[in-house]
Amino acid sequence: MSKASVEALIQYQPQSLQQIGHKVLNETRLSDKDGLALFEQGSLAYVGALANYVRENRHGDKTYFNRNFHIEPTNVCVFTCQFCSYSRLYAHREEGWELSMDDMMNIVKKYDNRPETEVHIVGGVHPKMNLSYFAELLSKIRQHRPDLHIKGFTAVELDYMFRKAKVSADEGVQILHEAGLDSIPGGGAEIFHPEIRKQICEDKVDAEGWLRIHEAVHNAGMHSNATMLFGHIENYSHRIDHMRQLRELQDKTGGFNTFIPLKFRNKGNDMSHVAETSVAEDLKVYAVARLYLDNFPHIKAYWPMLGRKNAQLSLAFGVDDIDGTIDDSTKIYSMAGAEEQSPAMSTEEIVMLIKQVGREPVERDTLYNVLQEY
Ligand code: V47
Ligand code: SF4
Repeated sequence: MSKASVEALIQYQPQSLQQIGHKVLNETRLSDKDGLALFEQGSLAYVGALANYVRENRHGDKTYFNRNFHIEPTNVCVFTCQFCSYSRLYAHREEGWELSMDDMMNIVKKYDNRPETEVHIVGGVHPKMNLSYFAELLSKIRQHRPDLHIKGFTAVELDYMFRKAKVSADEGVQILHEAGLDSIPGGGAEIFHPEIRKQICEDKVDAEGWLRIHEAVHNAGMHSNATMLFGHIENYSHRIDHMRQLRELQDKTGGFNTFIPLKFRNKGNDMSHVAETSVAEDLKVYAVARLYLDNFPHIKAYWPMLGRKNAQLSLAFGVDDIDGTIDDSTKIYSMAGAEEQSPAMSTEEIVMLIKQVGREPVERDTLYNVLQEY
């Protein structure tokens, strides 16, 4: 989208939204008030056009994906997040699954001599699986596949492991980094604001702890992602507050690669009475994130949760990354009623999906180095 066509669109907006449009064109940082105004008053067409302008300015038509596979060590969890359809409380652990070290290594070995470049390890918080256990897993994977990027453990899992081992965030991160950890995923952030956090995930790490762990990861020279679980009981100001805290940490460390808004899905959890948001609302969240998080290089739509068609749509609303080819080993969304019950997409399919909406597929590694353009 050209600057001239965005300028033309700006002049038909109310005064306050015109000012925001000019800030975007001049690359001036948006304030919290601007972010709120976009949510409250901006039409999807306007907010989307501004976000698309920023996306194309930074990345052109390039749309990133990677080839990865998931390991979910267990779905047994000591925490009680109300939105979670995936975990089985430790008290009901016989209903859950728990992979042994050998099971996990067998998953890794399944990908020998294949083009996957990343393993994503994330699961419930099982009381038995502690820091030394996971350090051992990391060293084994590293020994077996020195070339594989290991992205593992949300700040929730790490906080639990570190507290149990009585080490600080910096010490714990160092131990795992030396064992083979390369980066950490963005999960567990949910909504930072205590007003909401205490209602949806009271017992796990709070905002301060989540941010402290990501800061430790960045200080150790690694990167991480950030997420936001939206579309449940939070309001617009909680979303902006969440993104502001991420933007502040990113100003300090520059260690975040990508922001991933995660749409709340309401099947099979304790928040099933909460209606899901419309696709229009989802697209607006991506767009506002692209505009407000000016220091985040990438905005990612996680296609297994959104579905393929909506993932395609999101590419016109600020998104430049649609995660990986992954296989069907991730269950966290299918159990919550996501579009993709058994998410798997081949490289050919992902390339086609991106090309169908006029964008250029680019295979990346976890750190966004370009591996192949299609
Ligand atoms: O933190 C749980 C979310 C997250 C539901 O960093 C739900 O590359 C919607 O963070 N509806 C874990 N969402 C997954 C995650 C992730 C996924 C893909 C890539 C990356 C990355 C990170 O899943 C949790 C929570 O926010 N979640 N239940 C639900 N019912
Ligand atoms: Fe456990 Fe994660 Fe589910 Fe919360 S979202 S209950 S921490 S598995």
